[in-house]
Amino acid sequence: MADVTSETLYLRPIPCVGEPVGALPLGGGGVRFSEVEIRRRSGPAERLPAAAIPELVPDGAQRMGLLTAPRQPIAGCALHRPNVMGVVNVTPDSFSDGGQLASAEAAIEHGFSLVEQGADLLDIGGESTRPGAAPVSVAEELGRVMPVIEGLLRKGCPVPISVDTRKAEVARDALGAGAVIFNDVSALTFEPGNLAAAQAADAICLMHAKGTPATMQTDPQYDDVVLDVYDFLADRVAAAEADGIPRDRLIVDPGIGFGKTLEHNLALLRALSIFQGFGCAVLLGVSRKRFLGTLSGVAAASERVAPSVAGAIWGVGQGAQILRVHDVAATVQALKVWQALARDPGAAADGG
Ligand code: HH2
Repeated sequence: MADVTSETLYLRPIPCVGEPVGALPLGGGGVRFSEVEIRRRSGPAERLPAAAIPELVPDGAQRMGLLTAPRQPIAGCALHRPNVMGVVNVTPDSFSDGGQLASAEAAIEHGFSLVEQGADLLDIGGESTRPGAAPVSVAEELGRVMPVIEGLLRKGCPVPISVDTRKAEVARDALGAGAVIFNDVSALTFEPGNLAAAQAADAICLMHAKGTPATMQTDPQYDDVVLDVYDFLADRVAAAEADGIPRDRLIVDPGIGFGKTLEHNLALLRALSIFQGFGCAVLLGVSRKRFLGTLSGVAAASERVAPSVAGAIWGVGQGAQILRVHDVAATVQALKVWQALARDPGAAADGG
């Protein structure tokens, strides 16, 4: 093997089908790998047997530990199996469902219907982050999400609630009212208070985005999109840890569609397993996104159910532990089939 000590190496576990002897569990879940692709910024990638990593790669044993360790439950959700996070957008302008949930009552009802369809978590958002979206004031965003979170909890919502916001004040109030996950598409960078607000969350999702919603799709550029996103998330995980938030409360997300071209999105999805390298749960949000429309030819975002399910199932095959989706019923149905075929231990443990 080429010199492995002089530059940063990135380890991409190669998910495999079947049950090869000695295959290791990716993130402690049902997807296994027995080979690892070693990527570097200069020079070609190469493959090594997973068993050789501890000996041949600096910190190899520790890094294999992070890649394979079972993830701690997040807000009570077991992570050895995929979890479905149902999206509740309380916005007039979200790209696929804006304006559908105009009242808090309609949003609460929608949340309960997603739970009935099998959602393991609900993600409540009051500001669209679609490309070109206009920012929303704190007061406006609070006015949208708080009645929904409070109403869901008052009516006995049986699944954990996540708040999808970039704003410290919105996160603080939502967490104070009983939300338990802070889903921050700015990875705690949007406001200085985000790190402090995150302390109150059971879990925090750190998502990569390039630029702001207003500008992010204007010719995004990367040296190497997978490695650039990896380095960004590594910095954000380190910042959270330095502030006293342990890794088992962190979720990482490559931010599909946030400052990415079609090719960038495809590269990230093909290499998704690399993000298990932090030892955190990985969240994937492809649901109804524009690149799926481009690939499938389905123009209307709300009709991109089949492309979204295909993207979600690809994600679980790469080890993703949480799928953020609009179409919960279709995703849950597809996951049942995937779990049976993959002999996912999560399926057996859950009676599947
Ligand atoms: N995508 C959207 C919003 N929040 N959060 C995470 N962690 N990951 C994602 O991929 C993600 C996210 C965009 O989808 P949506 O909420 O449906 O649209 P809009 O931002 O227009 O409300």
